[in-house]
Amino acid sequence: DEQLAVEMPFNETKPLEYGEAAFTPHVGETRTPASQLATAGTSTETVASPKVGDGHPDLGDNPLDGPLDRVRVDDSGRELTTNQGVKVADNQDSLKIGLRGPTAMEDFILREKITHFDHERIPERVVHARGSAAHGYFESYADHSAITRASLLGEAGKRTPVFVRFSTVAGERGSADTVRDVRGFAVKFYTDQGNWDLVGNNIPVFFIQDAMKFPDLIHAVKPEPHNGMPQAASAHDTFWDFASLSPEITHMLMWHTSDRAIPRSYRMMQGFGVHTFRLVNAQGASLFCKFHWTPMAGTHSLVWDEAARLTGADPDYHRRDLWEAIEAGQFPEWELGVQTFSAEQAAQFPFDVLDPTKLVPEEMVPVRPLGKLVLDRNPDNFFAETEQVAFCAAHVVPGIDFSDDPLLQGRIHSYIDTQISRLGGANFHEIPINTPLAQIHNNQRDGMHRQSLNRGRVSYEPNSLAGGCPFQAGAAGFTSFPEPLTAAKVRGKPELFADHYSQARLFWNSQTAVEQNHIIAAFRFELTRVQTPAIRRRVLAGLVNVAQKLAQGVADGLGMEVPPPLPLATDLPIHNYPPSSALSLFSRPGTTGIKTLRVALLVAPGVDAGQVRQLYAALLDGGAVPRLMGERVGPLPGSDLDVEISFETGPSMLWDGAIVPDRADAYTLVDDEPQSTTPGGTLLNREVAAVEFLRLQYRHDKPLLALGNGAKLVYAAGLPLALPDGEIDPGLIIAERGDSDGPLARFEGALVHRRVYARETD
Ligand code: HDE
Repeated sequence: DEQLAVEMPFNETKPLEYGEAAFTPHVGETRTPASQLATAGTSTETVASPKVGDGHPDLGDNPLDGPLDRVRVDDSGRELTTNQGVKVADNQDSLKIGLRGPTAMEDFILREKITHFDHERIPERVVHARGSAAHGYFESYADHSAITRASLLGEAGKRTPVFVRFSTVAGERGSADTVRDVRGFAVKFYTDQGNWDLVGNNIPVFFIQDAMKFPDLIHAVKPEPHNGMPQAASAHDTFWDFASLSPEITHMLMWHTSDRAIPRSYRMMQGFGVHTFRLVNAQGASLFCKFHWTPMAGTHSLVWDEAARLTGADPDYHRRDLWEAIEAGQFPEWELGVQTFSAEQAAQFPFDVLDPTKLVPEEMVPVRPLGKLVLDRNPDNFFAETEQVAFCAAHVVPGIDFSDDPLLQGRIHSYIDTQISRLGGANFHEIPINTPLAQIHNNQRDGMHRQSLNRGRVSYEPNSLAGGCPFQAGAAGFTSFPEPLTAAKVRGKPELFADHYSQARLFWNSQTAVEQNHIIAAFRFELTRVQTPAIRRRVLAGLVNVAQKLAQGVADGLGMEVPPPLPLATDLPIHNYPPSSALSLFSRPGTTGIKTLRVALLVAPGVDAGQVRQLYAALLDGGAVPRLMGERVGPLPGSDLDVEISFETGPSMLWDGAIVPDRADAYTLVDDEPQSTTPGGTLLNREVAAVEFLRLQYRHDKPLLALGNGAKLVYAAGLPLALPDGEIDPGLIIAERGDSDGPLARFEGALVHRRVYARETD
């Protein structure tokens, strides 16, 4: 750092902006930090913090680098220019008539710069505006050509580049990551047969059954139109008004109030294609399918109080987590699987496979693994890639086809349409991140911002003047599955769609007691924010049809009586499913252990520095992310340790676990007042920030390890030392002085389990 600081003296050309200096032509006054940087062989970001990464993601070996290289810009060692490539002599001052005079109209440099700035923003996505993305690849486990002719699945080990964007749905582009919401899980596969977009969510069912209802749903959940509130939240009257009048939403509400809606990380959630799709093989045989993404890091969630506090502590919590994991080389992975079933099998199911409010229980049709997804490279530029990427439910490749799910059918239209206004015209497919690796040849021409230089005089087909090119691909091209259909043209839904409760019950019955409690608490929170009692009552009446215990729990939380059940929309019996353990978050602990988990080591003057270094190294060794936390950053008085993060900037919510190392400091009670026995030592219960930190760690069910005198901080925080039922708390590990290896192993074991939910009393 020091070396670079010497090479880059503080803004040496600054004085040239003032007074008489402005009248001297700016010859030889180029600001050349770039050339100095080139000498130093590094960038400022690298020097700023090796832990955060250098801001220049590793290029990796993604074939997309080819096309993207064309548009990559690297400014190192370059002079500043206008958009016309004219070098800019002075980027500090506008052109004035005299030093104190008005700005000249002819200042094309100023005008170009400001004009471009004025138009920097594009409309945000109407839904899923807030998102984060990464590059990677999909690798097929085997030759799956028996079920699909999609080439990306045709060969063991075949790799296809992907770009994946995760998102929330309701919030605006700058909203917080950890709100209660569905998460988008959109994957663009750049296959050699063209782009396939699997535009899914982290929840396998949806709120509504027909595209016709989508604008109503979104209008209901978005901020209320008169006052623009609340941001990124479903806890308000218009959403629950709509919900209480739309019983088909019930199954989705169960997922939405579960901890699925507050994931710990994008890396720790499942993904689903939601709709029933079709796979078609080269012989034209077709099976229905449901797509599943299963995270190797397991399915883990935040707890609600933590999620709510995180919106303030780090609104970029999920974005940062994804970015840092990739920068650290801990590449997130998911397995792609499918449930496949024939039309005949589908006809036997107790639900309609075209109904997107229903899932296919894994006990009924197991998930068959197809391949894995690895995200190994961060984008170069957020706007160019993450913001401009255009996913589209209509982008399929030969071998993948649609079902007649009426929600999916509407989506096939919506996504291209929305890009036309969001990305400013019909040529959004030419934006580098959207361009397929497969070549584009057709007679579509012109339009705003057209990039391709289509050659020749022919832009129609059939033609003879271009030898018939580009010619129809016939059997090599996309062919729709020739599903035989004869039916009356009607507006309506099949009777089975009117079963609104059987799968909501299935979900409820498949949850552990902890998960059920969280669902009740989430309903209570959401409905407490609802101001209209009649809406609360209607929601409760719907919940009675799911489970009495659920309705009663929510009613108790609202101080209401349980109302009579909402009348059913059908006379069909409510199907009774056996519970499905696959629906519990706890059924997928993952295989990555403590890797990427964040552990705070709370240090204060008098801490055992040797032990701290030992713990730090051991955690790093296991792939965790340890950091030293204290009152202030910088050297810790009386030791050779450096505090990396202060309590102020790294509050409890940001950590998966915490350790209080041993410290020489101890206190004695003098007249019932704690007094430090070490000169310069702190009084434990005056370490207010540390005490608050530990309380929140405890409250959010996270593992804590206290060693030797460190335990006194835990006592000062007044934490219960046993679980409410009197059992030992496996996540609260207090160890004798000198004993750190065994306790660390126990702490790491608790970290793998993430949380001790048994601490919860509500
Ligand atoms: Fe979307 N959805 N959606 N959606 N959706 C959009 O497209 C729409 C639905 C999903 O990271 C929009 O480019 C309709 C289900 C994701 O860029 C828009 C209907 C599922 C993303 C749109 C649905 C999704 C979107 C907004 C009902 C899960 C973000 C911006 C008929 C299977 C993709 C855009 C990204 C985005 C329309 C329902 C997932 C307006 C009309 C069901 C992950 O086109």
